[in-house]
Amino acid sequence: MSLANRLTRLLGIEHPIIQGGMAWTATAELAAAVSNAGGLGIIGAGHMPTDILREQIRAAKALTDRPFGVNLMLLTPHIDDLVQMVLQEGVAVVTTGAGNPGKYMPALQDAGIKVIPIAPSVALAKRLEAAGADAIIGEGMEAGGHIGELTTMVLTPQLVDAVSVPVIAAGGIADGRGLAAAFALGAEGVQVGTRFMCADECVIHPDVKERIVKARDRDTMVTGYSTGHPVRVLKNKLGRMLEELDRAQDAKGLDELGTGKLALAMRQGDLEMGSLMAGQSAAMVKRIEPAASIIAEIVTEAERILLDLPGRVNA
Ligand code: TUI
Repeated sequence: MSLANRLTRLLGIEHPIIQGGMAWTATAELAAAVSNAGGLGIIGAGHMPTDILREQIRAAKALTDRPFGVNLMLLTPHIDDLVQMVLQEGVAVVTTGAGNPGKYMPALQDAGIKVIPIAPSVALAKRLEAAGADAIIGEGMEAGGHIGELTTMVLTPQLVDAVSVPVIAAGGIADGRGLAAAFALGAEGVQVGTRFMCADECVIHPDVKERIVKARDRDTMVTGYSTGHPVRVLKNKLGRMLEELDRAQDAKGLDELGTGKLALAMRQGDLEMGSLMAGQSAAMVKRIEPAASIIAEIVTEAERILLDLPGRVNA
């Protein structure tokens, strides 16, 4: 059996698995490892300075001949510069988060770059398809980091009904069961973030990887609702402090306390005062292993499930 489909053909990849574009986490090394294993690796730009992202793109090109992408976080103030630089350097794919990339879409696509925005709602997905998106990533609120309101289970089939470009399911997907379920919902691929945080090639602090491996089902929380930018993190002291400010609707305090905390977690390994952005699927991550093993396991498990499904209902 092969999981090749419209999405794998669109992107020139072997398996319909896209790696989440996680800031301070998804560097060239992880992206190249995922692409070399047949998925689509993504460099997470976040607030990265333009020159550093340029170096990251060049580093990924040195590590893989396969297609890879960049995730642009549209709330970053120097987003226009990042887009210009990506146009100069050239990458196969741009995924976007935290906004509407419509105004950048023509220039990116003229440069031969596939644009795959992340949409947390049906209305936005329709607008993005009309603006020319090549595919849509529907991200449910099980995901880590900045999230929308809907779960993957209800968002995915509604997106599939609403748009005709391929839909990629994201949020809560960490194994082959999730990939098989995404296909059942009509998606043509998945985006996996949290599980790749525990790839050997991921540069985050080893203590954060251990924290994810130890995570249990109710270990994440969502802070920042009052700012309009809710963020899912693993529970810790920072999360509890942000929760207090959220209750007090102190948007300024939330902004100030939140600044710099993602790097503090992911690079310094501060498990109490760092922002441990991770999805609910943290509880499903069992070990630290090469990105290639993660992809091989997801693919093999999904193929087996898809073959065995008739047996489950005719039993
Ligand atoms: O973007 C993400 N995940 C992220 S971004 C991030 S950095 C950040 N930190 C604090 C506050 C805000 C950002 C950490 N994690 N995932 C994709 C995603 N996109 N989730 C939700 C959205 C989204 C939300 C609104 C996409 C578009 C959107 O549109 C609003 C509009 O302009 O119509």
